[in-house]
Amino acid sequence: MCVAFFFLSHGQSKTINSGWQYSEDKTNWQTVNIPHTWNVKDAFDDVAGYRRGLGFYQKQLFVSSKEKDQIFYLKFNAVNQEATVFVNGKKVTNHKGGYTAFTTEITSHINFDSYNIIEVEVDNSHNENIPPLDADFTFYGGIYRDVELIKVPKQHFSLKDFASDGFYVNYDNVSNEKAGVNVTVLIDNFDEKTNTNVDLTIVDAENNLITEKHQKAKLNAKESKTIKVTFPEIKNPKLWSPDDPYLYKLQLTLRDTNGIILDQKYANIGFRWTTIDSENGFFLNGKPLKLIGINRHQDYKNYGNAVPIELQKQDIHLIKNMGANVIRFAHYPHARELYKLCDELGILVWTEIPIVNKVTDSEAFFEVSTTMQKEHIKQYYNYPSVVMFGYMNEIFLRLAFDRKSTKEEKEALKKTTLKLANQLEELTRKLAPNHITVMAGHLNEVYNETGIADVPMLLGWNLYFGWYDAQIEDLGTFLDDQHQRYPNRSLLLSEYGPGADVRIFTKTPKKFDFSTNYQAKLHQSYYKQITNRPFMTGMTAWNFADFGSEFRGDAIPHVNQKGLVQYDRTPKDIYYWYKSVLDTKEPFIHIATDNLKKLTLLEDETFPIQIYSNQPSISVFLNGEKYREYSLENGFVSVDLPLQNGQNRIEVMTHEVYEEKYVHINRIKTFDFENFKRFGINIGSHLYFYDEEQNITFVPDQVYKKGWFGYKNGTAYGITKDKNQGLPHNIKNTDAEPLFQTLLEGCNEYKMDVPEGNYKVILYFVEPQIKPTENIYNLSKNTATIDKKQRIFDVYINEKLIEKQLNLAQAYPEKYGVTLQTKIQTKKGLTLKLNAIEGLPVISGILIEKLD
Ligand code: GCB
Repeated sequence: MCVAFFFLSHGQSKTINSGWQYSEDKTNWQTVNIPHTWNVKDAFDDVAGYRRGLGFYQKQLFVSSKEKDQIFYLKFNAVNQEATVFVNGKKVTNHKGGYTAFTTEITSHINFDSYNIIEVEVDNSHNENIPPLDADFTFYGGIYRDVELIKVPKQHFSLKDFASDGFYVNYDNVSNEKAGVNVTVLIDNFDEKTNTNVDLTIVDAENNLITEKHQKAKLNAKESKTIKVTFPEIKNPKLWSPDDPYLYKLQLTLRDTNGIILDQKYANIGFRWTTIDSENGFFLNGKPLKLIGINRHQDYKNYGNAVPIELQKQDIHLIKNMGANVIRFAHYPHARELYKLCDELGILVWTEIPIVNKVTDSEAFFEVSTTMQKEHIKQYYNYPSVVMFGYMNEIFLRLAFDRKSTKEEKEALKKTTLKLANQLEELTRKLAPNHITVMAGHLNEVYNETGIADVPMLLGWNLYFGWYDAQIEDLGTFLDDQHQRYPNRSLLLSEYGPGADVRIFTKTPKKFDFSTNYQAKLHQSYYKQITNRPFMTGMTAWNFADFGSEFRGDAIPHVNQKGLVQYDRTPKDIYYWYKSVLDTKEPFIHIATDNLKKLTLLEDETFPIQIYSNQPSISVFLNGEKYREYSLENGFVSVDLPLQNGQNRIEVMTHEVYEEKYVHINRIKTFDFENFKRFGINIGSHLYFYDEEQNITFVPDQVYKKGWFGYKNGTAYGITKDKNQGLPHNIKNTDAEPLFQTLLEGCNEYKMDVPEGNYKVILYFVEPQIKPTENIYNLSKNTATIDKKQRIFDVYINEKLIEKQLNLAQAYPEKYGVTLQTKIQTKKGLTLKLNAIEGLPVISGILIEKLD
């Protein structure tokens, strides 16, 4: 009986996630479960900002006096961003930082055989002393990772060392021939002087015992003891790698002198060693390995950061399935379960703490940062997948855009930042001597100038050539130049990628157009540029998935759309292109037509369709007939198929693999309305836009052609030749943002040569210049405020007045998507007239429907 009790009670942890009470004001309470955040809705609504302030949590916990001789801890796996914990009204701890775990010992505060009240006061307000101060992601507030109640006997593996597992696995001299392992074990004694035994065993993946060590540990009264256990070298170890993530397992058991188990812990053991070389890149186990993978943020559509762990694990499977061999968990430590999965699946990890964009010159900021890095390293140290520990991202971003500070202030801030970097670097090297230290910078000479670029062992560059900066091809030139100037520096392309919305596609992709085609173009070129350069250790795309960034107003407001998969993790086509170049295990084909919805094409018009495959050549069949064979280069081929009106069946095959897709085409000659009733034009734009609500794809605009449609005058506003000139964003009252975002300015006449009949016409307008949101990531300098009389115009179709003196800025003080709808009878053609009274008229789109 007694033994059974001990077996049940040793080192027990249970999650206490359910049945918490939550309140914003301590008056109105609601029942919630953990993971929880209070920003799920307001970080995505039309009102600027989201609630950053206090949130109160409470839970009752019954503890039986049968457990009186146990030691009790609470463990919070992450609370964003500051937490103060009370037990039965007494403050037990305060923790700063929203992405690392903390524990607190609560034994003396417990009332046995009654209910105990746990209260947590959470604060996600801006705090000058807690990083991140500022970043391109939403700082959702709440208790968003598991809360655990841990009970342990009086002697146990320490829970007090920065919430680590109380032991650290170190590897010495791992090679093909041998592997040394030693383990630092921390044991806490809450009792009188006593003796304990520590048993450590290493088993292989099949559970065969490989080696074991038994060590006696004499513990003084109330002592915290550190012991170091060194195993004899393991001969011919099976090595761990992405291709073969072979894991041994370490088990640690703490027993009393009667052999009764007091505590037990496990860890994965993966034997591997890494080196980096500024000429030849990254090496794993002595072999060159180009690191190719992604960055990941932890939030998820409709969950904020409070994402069930099983959903999060699916991400890691998706990433592995794509063929990635590395993940940068950006810009903060993610859930530990995911690192364990990286061990198991074979994915190398870069993990970092969220010191992003700028630092505060204060002792408190330095202290919180240092503690955070200690927690980070100690909590994530034992995962063999973790090879890189980082601590700063684009730390001079704010400085680079700072137009207020004096030169002296800026110089002082550079010094402070460098000082913190050096401190964190030193700490990281000391705590994690076998890991690679990293940081990521943005395109700015300041990283070289200050010398911060040479502080970490590996420098990541976040480079957005062809998006925020210059052109796609400029990437290689920049990297070659850096390599030449700093030949001893190891480099990784730590971020890159354009925004892409699956509703937008085009034959002529352009910088900043958010089309999936531009996304393909940029990634395909970057991959070539990096794989052609042996000195580059690798590349991690920004980002695995679309993610929440409250201040953004791109094609989907409040979402950064640079994901290879959407916010709900539906893959964009580019995900499959990566799979085609990275995953060689099994033959694979993907026809990139997933988002080609309701495509309208003119008589002889074609649309280039990309086919992705890891096979050298493929055969393409169209509507049951063989069309052609193609060779693939860089994992893809672009084909112009003679698609017919209606449903088209595209089949692609090799001897080993087959895929078919259906594409629906509206093939039209003119406005004969023979096989269509409705026609939409994305005015002022080179983009097709699929509008879900209207279930129609708006076609790109053109200059007027007789017998067809187009503008007689005006200029495109928004995306121009190669620059984002300040797209109107955060447009309210619509989900069809991209339709409104591109528009024609100064157009007085627009013609559609429709035949005689009755039509319904919808016109789309937005005033583009209301309150442009300042977005440092857009690098847009356009911050003009609007003159409310900017533009006033009358809207006519043929002779019919649709709206007199349309003044968008006046009528809609915020940026609204405005539609005007009318019915009109015509003998011949529709001519839209926008007669200017003041300023230049604008128009974003038109949808016509033939009524009879
Ligand atoms: C960056 C930042 C990242 C942003 C990204 C972007 O360089 O490191 O946090 O989200 O650019 O999309 O602008």
